[in-house]
Amino acid sequence: MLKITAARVIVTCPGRNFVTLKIETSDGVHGIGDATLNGRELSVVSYLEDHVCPLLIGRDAHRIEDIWQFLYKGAYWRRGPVTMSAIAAVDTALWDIKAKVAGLPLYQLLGGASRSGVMVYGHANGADIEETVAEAVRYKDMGYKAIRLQTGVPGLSSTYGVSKDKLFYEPADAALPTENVWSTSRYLPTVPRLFEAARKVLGDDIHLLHDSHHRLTPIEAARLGKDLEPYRPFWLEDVTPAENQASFRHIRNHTTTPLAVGEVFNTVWDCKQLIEEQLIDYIRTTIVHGGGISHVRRIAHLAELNNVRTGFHGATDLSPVCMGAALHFDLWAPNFGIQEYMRHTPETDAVFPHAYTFASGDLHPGETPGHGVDIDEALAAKYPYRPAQLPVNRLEDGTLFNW
Ligand code: CS2
Ligand code: MG
Repeated sequence: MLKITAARVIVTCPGRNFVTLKIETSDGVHGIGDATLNGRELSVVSYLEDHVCPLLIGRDAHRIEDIWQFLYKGAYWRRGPVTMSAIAAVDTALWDIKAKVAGLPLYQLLGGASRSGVMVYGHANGADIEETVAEAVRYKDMGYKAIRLQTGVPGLSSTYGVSKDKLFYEPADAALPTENVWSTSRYLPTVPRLFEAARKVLGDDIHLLHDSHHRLTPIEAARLGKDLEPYRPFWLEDVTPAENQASFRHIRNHTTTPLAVGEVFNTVWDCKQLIEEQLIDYIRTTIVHGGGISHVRRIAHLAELNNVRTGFHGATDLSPVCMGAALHFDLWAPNFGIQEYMRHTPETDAVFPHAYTFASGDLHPGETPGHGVDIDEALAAKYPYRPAQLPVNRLEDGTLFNW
């Protein structure tokens, strides 16, 4: 038996807040898991410290599934982003420990490598189409095989995905939500023009993606999907809020543009209908918000049965610990599609030393036993928590809308 002797939550803010769970065992082996939930970090800290960590002490660290079931069913109040992020952190840390004890990189425990590397996409963004396309050329020159395009919208002072800093993007920009203004009618004609310009400059031999960030109705999404078909997007992401999974039927009936959704989901129940009816092409729910490796593996298996591939969320507000674990999963998953890769800042990378590396448009998790990511606690302590929340969106008439 490998007894859990300590379970501690580490909050650090090297430019943005991260929440990390560290589990230590009687053999001196430790594992870590990401528990970061952008804008609600302290809720997960409390869920872990007050309701989970005390339950872990003395348990056998090898019994990952039993502990997962205990935390999921034992909570009574199942599901939700806070609960599932907390469970994810425990699950990820325990898989890290098991792989370290086995002396194997985590992907070997999942079933070994299914590919040589993990294709990633970077984020080209700009105030206008010209600047966005120039950024995309820069990403292509860096070796990316896939690039997400997000541009400013004429007449809107701000929009999702366009940042001052071109390599790093952090939307949680104030202690209280800043208010953005949105106009779908200004947005809808802009994206096809962006893709037309991008294809002219970049050619056909590169994957181009776009994120509508929950802001369209199903029929508006269908419109955009049709308008983009001549430019063959790799995917159109989060075209409409997906609480009503059936609404994706309207989009599916009108366009062949591939659809990706799921970064805000936290269990298989959020996407079961979308997957079983093949209403989407990529599922984005990743390790930190989807209950960890043990539960996201269930989602990936259901997706595989229904021609849906993985396309994990990988924004800067998911820590390098999530990225490391996700890359081992990506290397193994038979129905892997693509991995989002918003680079972390050097300060963040210093707090979270990691084995994963970027080359020729792919990331590779490395061969270090475990998931290959650790936390420098002394350095982490130098960056205290800083209140930050995500923005909200209003329409031009003041209606509260989706951010
Ligand atoms: C975005 C994210 O990466 C993406 O696809 O949707 O930037 C998202 O806005 C943030 O992760 C929210 O914290
Ligand atoms: Mg997104």
